[in-house]
Amino acid sequence: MTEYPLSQDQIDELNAAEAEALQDDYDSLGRQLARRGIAIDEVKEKVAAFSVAVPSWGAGRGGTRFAKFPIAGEPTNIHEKLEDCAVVNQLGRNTPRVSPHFPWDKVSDYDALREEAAAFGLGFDAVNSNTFQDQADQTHSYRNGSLAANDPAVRAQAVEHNIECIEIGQKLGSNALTVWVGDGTNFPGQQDLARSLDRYLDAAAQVYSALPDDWRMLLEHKMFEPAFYSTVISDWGSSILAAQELGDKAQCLVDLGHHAPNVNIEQIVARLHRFGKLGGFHFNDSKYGDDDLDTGSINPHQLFLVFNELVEAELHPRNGFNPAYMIDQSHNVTDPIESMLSSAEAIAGAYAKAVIVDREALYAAQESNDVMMGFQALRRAYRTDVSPIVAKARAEAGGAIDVLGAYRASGWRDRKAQERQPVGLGAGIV
Ligand code: RM4
Ligand code: MN
Ligand code: MN
Repeated sequence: MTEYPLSQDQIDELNAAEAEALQDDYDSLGRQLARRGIAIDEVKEKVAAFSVAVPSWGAGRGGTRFAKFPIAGEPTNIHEKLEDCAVVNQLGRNTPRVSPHFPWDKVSDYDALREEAAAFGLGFDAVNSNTFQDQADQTHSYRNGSLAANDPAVRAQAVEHNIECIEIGQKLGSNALTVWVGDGTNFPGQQDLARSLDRYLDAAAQVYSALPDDWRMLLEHKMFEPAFYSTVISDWGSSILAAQELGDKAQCLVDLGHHAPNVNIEQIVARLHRFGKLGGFHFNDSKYGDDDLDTGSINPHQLFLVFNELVEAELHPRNGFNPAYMIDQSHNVTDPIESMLSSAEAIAGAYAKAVIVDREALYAAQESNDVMMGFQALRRAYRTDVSPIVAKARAEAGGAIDVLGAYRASGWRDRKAQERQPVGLGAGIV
């Protein structure tokens, strides 16, 4: 029996007051979609089957390198983070997995942690290694890089940490390791651009060889930050080349915020899938050089176009298609639970819009070079307000029709403010 943190009776009561209006909207949308030859219940079933993982670190308030402004009642350890992630899943019912980050989420008993999560109805998604920071008890510093560092002892330490993450992940029931390294340079001439990649590939191969048979290694690229001149795995090109060199179990992870401005991310998605290398996704949004704003808050159309490619891949899988979807955001000015609820809803909505694209019309327009009608096939789906589908799928699974309203009514954060230790000040993501 799942032990949800919030009162289910309260959620059900709030839903009862909103159910009639939702049904009305759902029926109206159903008639509209039926005229397009789409059965709304089938779309709802797909949305109900769709899920996205949440990052353990997203449960806390993030910050910038300038400052962090904590809120009362925010979680300070993995146990409290799991509790908050369980709140998100109870209300939204589409985030049943948590992606942990080590050493941030280190505990002494991982079997117990797995049970703790399972009691909340949560499982663990990809494990994330961290060789972009130094820890207090660490022998060698990552100041000059980690997997690509020129000091072999540093590389060995980074390899060992990644292997430890795999071992922890096995205990937690995970089957993927996400590797993002900040390795790179701040000055031209600081490092040899080719040799640093050689070192990365060599170290990454050692991690790769420790992967269990049914595991994947997800390589996450990022154009810049913390390195501001060159980053070793800076773009999807470097990422796919590395993944191809490592082997079949290595795939690329696309974080929406990690690209050069104006890059066509949906095309990257299509390319990676074409070569069987689209392994995972970190959803967020970005305006300038930032990489962690709430999903769909800045460029919802891009999110839709990305999902259009993902649905296309789902319908026509090439070399398999099994992407690990995750939210990766830094909640600097909002209650993290609210941001995760709102983002998961935006993601499910973008997926639903992609599902209702009239693909026959789209392909026909493409075949006949009818530019305007090809565009309209996408536009029509994008313009459709699919929120009744998402809300209904959620409510039928036991979630809240109005996730934010129900969360606020629960008084969760105020209650936690009484119970939890205050977070220290400081800057950075956690
Ligand atoms: C990075 C990247 C990674 C995440 C860290 C915290 O920018 O997005 O996925 O592990 O931030
Ligand atoms: Mn990321
Ligand atoms: Mn990032």
